[in-house]
Amino acid sequence: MSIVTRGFRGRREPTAADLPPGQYLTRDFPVLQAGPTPSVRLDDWRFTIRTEAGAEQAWTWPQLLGLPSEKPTVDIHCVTKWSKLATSWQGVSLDTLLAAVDTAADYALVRSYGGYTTNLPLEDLLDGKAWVVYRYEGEDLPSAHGGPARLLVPHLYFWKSAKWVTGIDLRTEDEPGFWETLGYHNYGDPWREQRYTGD
Ligand SMILES: Nc1nc2c(c(=O)[nH]1)N[C@H]1C(S)=C(S)[C@@H](COP(=O)(O)O)O[C@H]1N2
Ligand SMILES: [Mo]
Repeated sequence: MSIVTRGFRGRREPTAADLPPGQYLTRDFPVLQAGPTPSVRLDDWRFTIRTEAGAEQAWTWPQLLGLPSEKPTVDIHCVTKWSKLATSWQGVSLDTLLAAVDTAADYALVRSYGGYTTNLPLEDLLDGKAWVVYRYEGEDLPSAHGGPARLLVPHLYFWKSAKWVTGIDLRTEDEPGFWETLGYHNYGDPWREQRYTGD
């Protein structure tokens, strides 16, 4: 499956008109992270969804690769104001991972190797809006960009796309993650320029 997002029509070159307010276009891929790059052996890698009732479903690396994958092409928007248009990825839709999970939760807290967290409403992970991706532009995802696997939630600012993702806690109540606790907006819609608390 291929997704063409808002603002990128067909094969023409993207322009600044495709950008959310306050963003500029970059062709590089900046690396942004709060701490060091954690190293995870693929033998030890797990992705675990824990429900509000405490039930856990976990996937090993071979199990993740064995799931049906998608190839989204999406625009990404960092709160530090760079945007990249039409980036291509490969990974597993959260719809696939959540299909067998029994939950009535409204919120998700995403967890990464290294301790990073970020929160979002569960519905923002559903209906083709989010993936656990392990390839970027046809190559294995580099560890600097979150490999072996990262979350990709391109309709929100890129801090929601947790690198080195290891799981999601489904929660009845919202709990702010790392940047959300430090004054960044709880939701982070780039088209509404929700950068900081109160925007
Ligand atoms: N685990 C983890 N994920 C993270 C971060 C982080 O510090 N740790 N930073 C976030 C921020 S602020 C951004 S802009 C993007 C940057 O992704 P990139 O380094 O691949 O450009 O990762 C997000 N995911
Ligand atoms: Mo960011």
